[in-house]
Amino acid sequence: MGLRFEVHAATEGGGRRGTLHLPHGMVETPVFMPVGTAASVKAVPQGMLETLGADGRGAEIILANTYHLYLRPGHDLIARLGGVHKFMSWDRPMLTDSGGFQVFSLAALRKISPDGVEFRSHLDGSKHFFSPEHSMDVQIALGADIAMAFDECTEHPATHERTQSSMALTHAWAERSLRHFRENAHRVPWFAERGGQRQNLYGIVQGGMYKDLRTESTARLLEMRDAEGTGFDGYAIGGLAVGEPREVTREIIAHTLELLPKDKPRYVMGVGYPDEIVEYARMGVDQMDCVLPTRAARHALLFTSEGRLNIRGKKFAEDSGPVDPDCACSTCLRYSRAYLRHLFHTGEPLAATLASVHNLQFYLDAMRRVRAELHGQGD
Ligand code: PRF
Ligand code: ZN
Repeated sequence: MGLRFEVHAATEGGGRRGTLHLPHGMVETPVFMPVGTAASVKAVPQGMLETLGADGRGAEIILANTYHLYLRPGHDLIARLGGVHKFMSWDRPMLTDSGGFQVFSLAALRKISPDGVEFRSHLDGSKHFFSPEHSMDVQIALGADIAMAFDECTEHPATHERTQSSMALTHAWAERSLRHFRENAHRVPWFAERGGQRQNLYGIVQGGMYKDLRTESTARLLEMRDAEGTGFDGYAIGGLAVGEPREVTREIIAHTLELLPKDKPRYVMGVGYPDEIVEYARMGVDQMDCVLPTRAARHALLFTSEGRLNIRGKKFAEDSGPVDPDCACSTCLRYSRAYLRHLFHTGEPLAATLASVHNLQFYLDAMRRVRAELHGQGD
């Protein structure tokens, strides 16, 4: 059996509140998933992730990347240690991205063929090959609760013709991903331990900024089946937040959500600013992830109820107040803006931790407020 997704309440605007039941626990949706690229949410220990948020419930699901863990320390090593959950001591749900997007954005000298992608590691220049089958094998070895189909994220801008052929490749790879994944799902490190539950696989809709292609991509993914006649467990909208105007992102999401089944989870990959994730959640997106809260934090950029602030600024030198007076994160409860500014100026590693904790709490609190707003509406 794959995941169970309960939709509790749906609004006229399309927003819905739900519960996602996964092998490592439950996730209340809509949810923001902090990014833990190399099995680490940069600068934030697992214990702190577990208690984030004004309600103290913490991050309910985090993401890791197939590409990075395949290169270092290697998926076979992680499988021998019982899978990525045991490896990083994280007992809550996880999702792995398939590696396609990271190969396209990080690796050098990529050679794309219908079979897969040959590339050189961004770490040491060594040569590697990823096919849909290989991405599935790596994701099964890692053993996240949710794996992603191997896709090509079309660059932006791209012509209709180029986007269409890129999308056709994604579709061929999605079909191969689904077959291979379900044939080998029993190899997941925790299969015996969590008897009866299997890993889940999401398909990824591509089609760039063209609505006709998004329509076609959604239809193709919806009809794909494994050997037993089972489709994908959920659907992602990929290929967005690649440099297009925000209005276009919103329109493509709205267009695609209309076509996706209401009873399956819907995930928009790699978005966005706090106001964007709130907007998309209200439109009916169930899952989102983004490096922004943690990456911005490491660059001293903090999201607050009073807007964005760069904590390095001179005006904070003697500011004894918290980063955000409306925030109850462990950083805001204890430390001042002046102290954070000092940590950034002196290059103290603690700066990254305190800033990341605050930004992640800001994101998680924003989503919790959307869930509260959706609660009961339209029931
Ligand atoms: N595909 C995959 N991962 C992704 C994306 C995608 O299109 C995006 C889009 N910005 C982020 N992460 N596999
Ligand atoms: Zn805070």
